[in-house]
Amino acid sequence: MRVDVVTIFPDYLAPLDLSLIGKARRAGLLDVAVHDLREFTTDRHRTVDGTPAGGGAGMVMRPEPWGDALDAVLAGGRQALGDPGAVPRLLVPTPGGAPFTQAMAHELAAEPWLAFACGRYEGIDERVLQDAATRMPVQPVSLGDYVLNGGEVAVLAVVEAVGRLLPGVVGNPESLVEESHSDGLLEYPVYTRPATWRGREVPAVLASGHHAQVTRWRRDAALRRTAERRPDLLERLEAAGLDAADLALLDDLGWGVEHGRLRRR
Ligand code: JAH
Repeated sequence: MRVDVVTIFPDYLAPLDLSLIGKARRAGLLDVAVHDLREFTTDRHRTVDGTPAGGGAGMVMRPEPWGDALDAVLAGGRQALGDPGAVPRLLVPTPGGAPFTQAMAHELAAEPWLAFACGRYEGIDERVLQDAATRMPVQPVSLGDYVLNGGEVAVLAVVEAVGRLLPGVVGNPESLVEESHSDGLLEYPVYTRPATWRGREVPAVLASGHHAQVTRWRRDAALRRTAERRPDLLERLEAAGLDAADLALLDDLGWGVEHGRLRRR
């Protein structure tokens, strides 16, 4: 997979050289190109921002360097991929984007080419995204309802979420399926040695050797945790996928089934 990132802080993307993602790059599974937006300015001061049209606080990113940077991304990526017709998916991290999800990470992992536009200040002149959308699919994405100083940290998160799904990147593909959000529930709590630590025991059932009981305990723990921390996930679950033991526990927790969905009583 090819990944292009345009930013005014290329050093911010240094973590992409590290850990699993760095290893994927060295293995040739991932080709990351980081571009400094200021290299596409033409004035003496390398200006990337301007005052907002219509007035108001803060600054807005000017369209000219962005237009030239995205043109260069298109040309460079096509060269690198050896495909003159190739087009990237352009992801734009912004608090106003659609929520980034694990399902989206799986879709993106199937793409040959992703590009990221990192905004700063109050954002990028809207015409940049309109113009880009005539040449490539443009997807504004949010990683949660909070405001950062720019899109760089969000890019690190998306590249890590997508990169670990690429074939050959994570050693054990089984560890990809049994995790939070793959079945619509939060993950169950996990333990390791020692059996007693600071007076706290590993739950006895986990050492019992009764595989069916372990599976049931984990399922109950995942349901309890999801009800407590993420009731919104329970509301989205299909009741048809729940067994009698699930429904009994959820009843204890104050959840019943209505029109095939879970609802808090
Ligand atoms: C802030 C450009 N959802 C996390 C997130 C992503 C991007 C930004 N903020 C929060 C952001 C300022 C300028 C992007």
